[in-house]
Amino acid sequence: MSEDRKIEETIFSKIIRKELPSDMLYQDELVTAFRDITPRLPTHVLIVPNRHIPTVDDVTADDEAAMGRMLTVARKIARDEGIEANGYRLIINCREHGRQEVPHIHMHLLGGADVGPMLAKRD
Ligand code: DGP
Repeated sequence: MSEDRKIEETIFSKIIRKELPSDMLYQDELVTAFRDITPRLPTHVLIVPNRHIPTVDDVTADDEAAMGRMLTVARKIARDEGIEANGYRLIINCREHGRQEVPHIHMHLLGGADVGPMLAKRD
C-alpha cells in the first residue's frame, strides 16, 4: 500500500465503538447503522461495516459477509422507518470522482420523499 493510501481510522470507527455519540439504529457483529448528521431526506441513514475498509475499491472476498449484511440491514431499516412501500435509494460513493468524503465505506439509505433523478444532468 502506498503512503497516500495509508489506512487511517475515521470518525466512523469511533461511532461504531460508541466513543462518539450518534443516533444509532442498528448494530451487530458485522455492521452498524446510524443517522447521517446532515440528512438530505426525512430518512438518511448510513450503514457501515464495523471493520475499517476505506473504499469499495478496498473490498476483498473476506468482506462479502459484511457487504451482504449492509443490504439486509438496509431493508430492515427501510421497513422500520416505514419507507419500503414507496421505495428508497442506496448510494455508495467511492474516492474522488465518487465524491466520497469519509474514507470508511458507508451506504447511504435515503427515502421518505422522492429522491429526485439519479444524477444531475451534465451540460
Ligand atoms: P460521503 O460523501 O458519501 O463520504 O458521505 C459522508 C456522510 O457522512 C455525509 O453525508 C455526512 C456524514 N457524516 C460525516 N461526519 C459525520 C458524523 O460525525 N456523524 C454522522 N452521523 N454523520 C457524519
